[in-house]
Amino acid sequence: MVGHNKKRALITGITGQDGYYLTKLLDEKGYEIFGLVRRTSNNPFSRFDKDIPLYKKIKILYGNLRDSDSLKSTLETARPDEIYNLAALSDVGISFICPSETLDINYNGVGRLIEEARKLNPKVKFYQASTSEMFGRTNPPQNESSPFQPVSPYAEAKLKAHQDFIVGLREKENFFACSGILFNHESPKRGENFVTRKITLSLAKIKEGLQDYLELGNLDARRDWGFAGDYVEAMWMMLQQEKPNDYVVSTGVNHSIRDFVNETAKNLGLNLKWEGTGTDEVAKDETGKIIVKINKKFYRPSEVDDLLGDSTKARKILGWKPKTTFEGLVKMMTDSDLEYVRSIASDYKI
Ligand code: GDR
Repeated sequence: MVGHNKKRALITGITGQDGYYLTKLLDEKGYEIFGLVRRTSNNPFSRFDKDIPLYKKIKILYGNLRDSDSLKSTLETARPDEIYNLAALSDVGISFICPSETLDINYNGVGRLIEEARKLNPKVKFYQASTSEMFGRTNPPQNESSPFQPVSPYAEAKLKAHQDFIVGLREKENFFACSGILFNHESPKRGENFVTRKITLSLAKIKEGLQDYLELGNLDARRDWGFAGDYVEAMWMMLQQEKPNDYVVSTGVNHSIRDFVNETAKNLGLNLKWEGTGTDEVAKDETGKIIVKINKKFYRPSEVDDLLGDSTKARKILGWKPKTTFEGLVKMMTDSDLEYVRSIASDYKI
């Protein structure tokens, strides 16, 4: 009798923000966890630094979504029941600079992974990290029936993968594949290039005297920001359903980039006043010092203006709901960055 067979999960993109939270969740649920990791010269696992026991539980397999042979051997070792495809070129701004690489990873890479996975086990359950960016210019609120109007190479590649490999193979070949159409999700482990973390880290540094000012692009874009730790639960829930399907995952509340700056500043006790318009807009502190200004280099060639998710379907069918508010999220990120900045402040002052 094989009484204690643990479920096996393969997570691609395990070193990223969502990889960390999903690993934590699946570990709590008793999974055996395999992580596909791209070889890099520096430590890719820095997000696990404060959680070494969790890191030690991951069975690391080196490979790359751009290389089918590596995927084949990864899958042969992992023999997963569930695959969570979180690996991607995930920076929308960078995708304009590297469109071919973006397409190869975010579209062809998904195809390679699925092809190898199904050869080995046609019954494997597959989660694809799809994105609210696929809605692009579509007016809010957006749900599963809203039209897709992508405006970046990132979103175009993600949409093609969603249509061809997730919806397509599910409908034509009965493949158990789910798309999580996740709206922006953030945390203290968010990469520093994404706008939320850039804001909390920079304002914490400004507060502690380690940085002069923060430069941003478009302040008017609106995003529906949730907590990544809440969102990985929805990923797991999707694969536990009897039938595969696609789900929007969002909070249903959105804010502008300017609102995010203001909320962070409030947490840090920085009293900001905005002046000017367009590229001349600035935020000053009480002494009149400029804290935030615009740098055109952070504008995108084409912008997604207004994302606001309607996650009724996930709430009804999965029984999922977000636990963290916008205010709670900003506070969590600001507190964490302030603590981090204070811990490095002494090095800077030498
Ligand atoms: P996004 O996240 O593109 O929504 O994609 P990001 O945080 O990069 O941008 C959000 C909005 O902020 C505006 N913005 C800036 N963005 C960055 N990065 N840096 C700036 O200085 C800046 N100033 C203004 C942007 O123009 C944009 O409107 C994220 C990624 O995680 C995707 O992988 C994921 O699919 C979606 O969220 C859901």
